[in-house]
Amino acid sequence: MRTPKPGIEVVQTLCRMCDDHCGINVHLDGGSIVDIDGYAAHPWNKGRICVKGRAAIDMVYAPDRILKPMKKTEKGWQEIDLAQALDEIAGKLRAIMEKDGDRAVGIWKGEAIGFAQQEDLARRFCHALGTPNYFSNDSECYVGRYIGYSLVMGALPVPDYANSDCIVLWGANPPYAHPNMTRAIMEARQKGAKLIVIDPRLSAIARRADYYLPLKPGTDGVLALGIIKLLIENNWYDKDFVEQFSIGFEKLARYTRQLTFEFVADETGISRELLEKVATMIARRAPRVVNYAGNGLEHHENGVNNVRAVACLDGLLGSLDHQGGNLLPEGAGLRNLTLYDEIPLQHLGPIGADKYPVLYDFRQECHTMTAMDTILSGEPYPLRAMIITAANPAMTNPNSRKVVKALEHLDLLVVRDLFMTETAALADYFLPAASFLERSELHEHRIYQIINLTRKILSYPSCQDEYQFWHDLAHRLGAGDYFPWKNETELNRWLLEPTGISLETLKAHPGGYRYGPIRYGKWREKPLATPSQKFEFVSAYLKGKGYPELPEYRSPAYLADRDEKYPYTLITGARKLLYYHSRNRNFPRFRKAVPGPEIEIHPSDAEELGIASGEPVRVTSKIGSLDIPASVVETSEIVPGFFQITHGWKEANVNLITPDAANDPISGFPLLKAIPVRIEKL
Ligand SMILES: Nc1nc2c(c(=O)[nH]1)N[C@H]1C(S)=C(S)[C@@H](COP(=O)(O)OP(=O)(O)OC[C@H]3O[C@@H](n4cnc5c(=O)[nH]c(N)nc54)[C@H](O)[C@@H]3O)O[C@H]1N2
Ligand SMILES: Nc1nc2c(c(=O)[nH]1)N[C@H]1C(S)=C(S)[C@@H](COP(=O)(O)OP(=O)(O)OC[C@H]3O[C@@H](n4cnc5c(=O)[nH]c(N)nc54)[C@H](O)[C@@H]3O)O[C@H]1N2
Ligand code: SF4
Ligand SMILES: [Mo]
Repeated sequence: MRTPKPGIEVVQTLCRMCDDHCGINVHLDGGSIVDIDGYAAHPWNKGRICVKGRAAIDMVYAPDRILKPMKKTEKGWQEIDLAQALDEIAGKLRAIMEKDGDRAVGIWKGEAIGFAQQEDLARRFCHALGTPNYFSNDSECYVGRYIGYSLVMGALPVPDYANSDCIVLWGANPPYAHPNMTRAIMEARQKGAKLIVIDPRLSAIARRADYYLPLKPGTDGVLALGIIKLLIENNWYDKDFVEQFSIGFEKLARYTRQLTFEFVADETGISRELLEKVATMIARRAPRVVNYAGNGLEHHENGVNNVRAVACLDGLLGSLDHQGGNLLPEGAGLRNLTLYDEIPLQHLGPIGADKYPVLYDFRQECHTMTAMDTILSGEPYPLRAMIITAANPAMTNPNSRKVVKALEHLDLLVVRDLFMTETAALADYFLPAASFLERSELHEHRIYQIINLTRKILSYPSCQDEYQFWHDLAHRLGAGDYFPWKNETELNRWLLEPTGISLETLKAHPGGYRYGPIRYGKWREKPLATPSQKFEFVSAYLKGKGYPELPEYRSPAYLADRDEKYPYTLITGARKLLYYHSRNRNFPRFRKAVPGPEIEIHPSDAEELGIASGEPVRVTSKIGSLDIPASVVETSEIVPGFFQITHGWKEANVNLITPDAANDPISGFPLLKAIPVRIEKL
C-alpha cells in the first residue's frame, strides 16, 4: 500500500471491476475516493491489482454516469422522481400480469452482478412475483462448463493451481481474464509445475507454456479423448478410483479404442507426437494435475460434450479433489435466497426449458436467445415486460439486430445501469444503479475457504443497491413478504446466520475469514452429487433426455459441413485486459491505450486477401456483415484460416454477425467461437 497522505482514510473491500474480487484499499479524502491500490493481507491478490481495479474511480465518477431515474417520453428522456418511477413501473407490471399472467414478465441479470446474493435476489424476486422467467448472461457464460463438469462429477471444481505439478488450460487466458489466476499459476511454475495451453491463438498465457497446442476451435473434445486413449492404452490411469468410484469406464474405453490417432490429428491439427508428449507430461505428474476449461470451450455446438471429455480426465488422473488437482468446492453454508423449492414454477413453462431441459434442471435458468423469439412471436405465450439489471444484451447477446428488435417490441422495458448503454437506450425507464462500491455483500473465495464482507463506501440518493430495488418493487406488487429485511445489512446478517459467523467478525477480517479447513478426497466420505453418486464417464440422465450418454465428439460444422460461401472461421470474444464485455469504453485513458475494435488476421490469410493492418475488411456470416479494421498478427499468433474479433465495441459490434440459433443442444449456448464467415477487402 502506498503511504496515505495525512487526512486520508483507507478502507478495505473487494474489487468487482471483474469477477476476480481482489482485496483493495480505497483511499478516501473527505468521503471522495482519491486512490485505489491492492490490499497486501488478502491471500488472493497479495497486494496486487490490475489496471481495471484502479479504474473503478473512473467508473464511479465518470462524467457520463447517470445518477437520476429517467422516463422516456415523447420529448425524449426526462428525469423522474424515484418513488414515482417505481410506482409507475409497478402499475404497468400489474396491468401486464393481470391481462397475460405473471409469466409475461421476465427478469434479466448481467455479469456486473453475477454470482451469489445479487444474482439470487433477482431470482428471488422472479419467483416471489410468480414468473419462472429468470434470464441472465449465463445463457452464454460459465453454465456450459458448470453443466459439463456437474454431469461428470456433480460440481464445477475449483482448481488448486498453487499446489499443482501440471496445469492444463483449455481455452482460457488468465493474464487478461483473471489476473490472479495467473499469479497462482506462476507461483506453481516457480515450484516446478509444468504448463500446457490449448488455444487456437498464441495467447498471453500460451507464450509462457511448456507445451502450446494450437488446435482448431471446437475440437477440444476429440483432443481430450485422444489423451484419454493414451492414458488407457498405456495403463496410466488410477485404477482404484475408476473401479471404486466411477461408472461407465468400459464404455468410454471402448469408444476411445475406435477413435484413431489420425482422426484426432486431422480434426485438431495437433500431431500425434505432440499429443503423446503432452499425455506423458500429464500422466507423470498425476494426480497433482489441474485441468481448467475456460470460456473458449463452451461457445460451441458441441461445447458441453467437449467439456465432459476434459472433465473425464480428472477421474482417470486421480486428480479429483486431490491437493494440486481440481477440488470439490465447499461453501460457508450461507442461507439460500432463491425460492425455487418454496415456489416451484416449472409448470408455467419457463422459456426455453422445453428445448433445453438440462439447462433448466441444472440452473433453473431460462434461455435468452429463445426469449427474443418469444417476445417477437408471442409463442408459446406473451412475454411483454422485462427488467434488466447489470447487463447490456443489445451488445453482448448473439444476433444483436434481433435483440434490439425484440427489446423494442416489449410493452415495458426497465433497465438498471450506471450508463446509457445500447440496451438502456431502448428502455421505457432508466434506473440508476449503485456500483459495487455503493453496496455491501458477502463473497466467498472457495480456494482458500474464506468469506469477505464488502464495504459500502459511498452512496448517491437515487442510486439503489440491488436489494433496495427489488425490495421496493416487491412491496409495491404484493410480494413484500419475501423481502422483509430493512436493508442490505439485515439481509447480510440473515444470510450469515447458519454459519455462526457474525458481520462484526467479517468486518474485523478484511483479508477474509476462514470458514473451514481445506479438505481433500471428500468423495471418500460423501457421495458425489451425480445421479449414481459416482464419477460418471457415461450419463444415464443425459441418455434419458435423448442425448448421447458418452461425451461423444461431434465435428464442428465448419469442418464437417463446410459451406464454400463461408471459407473462413471466426472466433469471437477473446478477452483484452482493459475492456470488460461492453464496459470501460468511456474511460478516456483506456481509449487512448486501445482506441478501437479490430479483427486479428494471420499473415498468410492477409496476403491471400491482399489486406494490410489498419485497412478495413468486411466480415460476412449467414446472418449479416460487419466492417472492421484489420490487425495482421505475427505468424504464430493465430492458426491460419481463423480470425478473431473481441465483442463489446459499438463501433463494430461482432454480435451483429453471431448466430443465435446454432446452439449447443444440451446447454443452449450459442456458437460464438467457430463461425463460418467470408472475408473481403473493402
Ligand atoms: N479483461 C477482461 N476480463 C474478463 C472479461 C472481460 O471481458 N475482460 N470477462 C470475464 C468473463 S464474464 C469471463 S466468462 C471470463 C472468460 O475468461 P477465459 O475463460 O479465460 O476466456 P478468454 O480470456 O476469452 O480466453 C479464451 C481463450 O479461448 C480461446 N479459444 C477460442 N475458441 C477455442 C476453442 O474452441 N478451444 C480452445 N481450447 N480455445 C479456444 C481464445 O483464443 C482465447 O484465448 O473472463 C472474465 N474476465
Ligand atoms: N461474441 C461474443 N459475445 C459474448 C461473449 C463472447 O465471448 N463473444 N462472451 C459472453 C459472456 S462470457 C458474458 S459473461 C456476457 C456479458 O454480457 P453482459 O452481462 O451484458 O455484460 P456487460 O456488457 O459488461 O454489461 C454489464 C452492464 O452492467 C453495468 N454495471 C456495472 N456495474 C453495475 C452494478 O453494480 N449494478 C448494475 N445494475 N449495473 C452495473 C455496466 O455499465 C454494463 O452496462 O457477454 C457475452 N457475449
Ligand atoms: S483482477 Fe483487476 S479488475 Fe479484477 S478484481 Fe482484481 S483488480 Fe479488480
Ligand atoms: Mo462470462
